[in-house]
Amino acid sequence: MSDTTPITIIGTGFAGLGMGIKLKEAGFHDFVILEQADEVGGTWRDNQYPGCACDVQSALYSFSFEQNPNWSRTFAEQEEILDYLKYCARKYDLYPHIRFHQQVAGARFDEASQTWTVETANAPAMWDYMAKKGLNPGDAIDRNDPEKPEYQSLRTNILISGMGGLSTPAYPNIPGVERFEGKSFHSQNWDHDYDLKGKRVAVIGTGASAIQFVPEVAKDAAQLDLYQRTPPWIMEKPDRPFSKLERTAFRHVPGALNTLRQSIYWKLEARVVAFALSPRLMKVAELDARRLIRKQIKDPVLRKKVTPDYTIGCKRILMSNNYYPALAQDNVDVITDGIQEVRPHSIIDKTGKEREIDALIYGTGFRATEPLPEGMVFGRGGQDLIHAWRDGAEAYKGTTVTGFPNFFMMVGPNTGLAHTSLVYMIECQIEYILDAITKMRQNGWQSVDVQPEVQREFNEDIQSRLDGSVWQDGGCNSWYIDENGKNTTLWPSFTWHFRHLTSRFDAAQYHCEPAEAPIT
Ligand code: N01
Repeated sequence: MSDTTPITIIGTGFAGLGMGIKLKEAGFHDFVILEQADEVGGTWRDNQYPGCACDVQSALYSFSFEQNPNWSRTFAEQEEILDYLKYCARKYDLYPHIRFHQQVAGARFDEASQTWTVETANAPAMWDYMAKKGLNPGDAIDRNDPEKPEYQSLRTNILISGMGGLSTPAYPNIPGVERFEGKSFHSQNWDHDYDLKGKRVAVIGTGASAIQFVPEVAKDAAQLDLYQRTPPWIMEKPDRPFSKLERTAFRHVPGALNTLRQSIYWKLEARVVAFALSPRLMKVAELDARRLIRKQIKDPVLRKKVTPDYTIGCKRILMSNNYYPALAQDNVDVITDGIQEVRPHSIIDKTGKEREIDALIYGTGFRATEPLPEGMVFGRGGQDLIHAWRDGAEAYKGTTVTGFPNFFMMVGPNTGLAHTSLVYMIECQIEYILDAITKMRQNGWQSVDVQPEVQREFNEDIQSRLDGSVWQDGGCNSWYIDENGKNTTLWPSFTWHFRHLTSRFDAAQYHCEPAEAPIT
């Protein structure tokens, strides 16, 4: 079965929903949104681990055109952000456009018609199949396997990915994990039916997710063994409920919420100076972080374990008021000896010490530098996107990739942020893509494909800006950097600079193919 639609969006997080809203506002109603789950929300629907919250201030963590006067706290929790996204989908009447339970299996560009064929599978059937085959999300699927769920195809002129850069969980490659017989899950797939109360729990990883759920798990677990490979730098989180007065002002005083938003935006934006332009300034932030360790941890051995030895900012700077106190609890051990092997009911560290456990939780993050598996997106000449990216993922303005016409990526290469709200970048990309579609329709272009040299120069500039920044040369291993040692994830400049670059679709940098028949 094959059907057609002029515009297809993948995903219903901030990116997919924002794109849908702006398409409708511009008068383009001929789009569908493919969503593998049964509800909207993206990362804020998928990540429901205990303690899940945003480490960007709530005033900044919403669409600029739909600011939320109802945030309850300075840093919103997961449920509230998910409610906000559902509210946006309802308010802008996006539900009729969304096809739920559609997992995108692949997409292929057809030269003759200059269109994309997107293959989808019923998502629950696909999850069952993957579980049966022992495959993790993001693993390649054998298309010739007769047991695999049937694919449907959808033909589309414009394909917009709103799948996000941090949506495929990463699992550690540790000997023996497949033989573990207790309960195990990744932070993104938290099993709320499994009661951790009184259990012996091991957590692997100490990143942004783990530091949020570890204090919650430590409240109930009989024993929590936290396997730390590299300690993160952590700052105090200025989190508090908004007062009644503040909330009244947000609702009734014109511009009150926007004024707060602007002040946070510019304060965070100023941090780029230290991160990218003058990393020595990071020492000031480091003093604050060291002070927090001294204040919250009394044991000198534990203090030493949790104090990083790399420049602050090299990995995402985390914020928490309850992580260090949780580590200081009697039922929590921070293990820094590395993991040698996982056995059916225990973990052996690299000193040979064995610790029995009932449950193993992976706080091991996401496949940030390889968000798509091989064999998923094929552009001109059947080229696999992953092969096009063998020297590192790159795009023009983080959005279009040469040889992949009409394929627009939101939160594509080098559009991630370490210092402020990603929603800002998403809105910039929405503006750029919307202008591209508008120009395509006005000029009767069937396809637009960025010129290779334009993409190359753009990325050379990005890499030269990253040189010397704490994100590239901060002396740590981070998910910002790919296996070639290249930072393919972060935007290395001010976000207003990105806004400027994406304020209009620069068709002169593209090869624009006229349509044989008008596109409707
Ligand atoms: O993942 P991470 P995350 N053996 O990659 C460790 C966003 N986010 O899910 O540092 C042992 O940061 C790894 O160790 P190391 C945010 O952008 C946002 O926590 O590589 N350990 C690390 O400690 C964030 O940056 C919010 O040495 C292993 C941890 O696992 C991003 O998501 C909230 C290992 C992974 O940390 C990812 O955060 C939460 C191994 N084999 C997340 N492999 C907001 O509030 C990995 N590790 C907006």
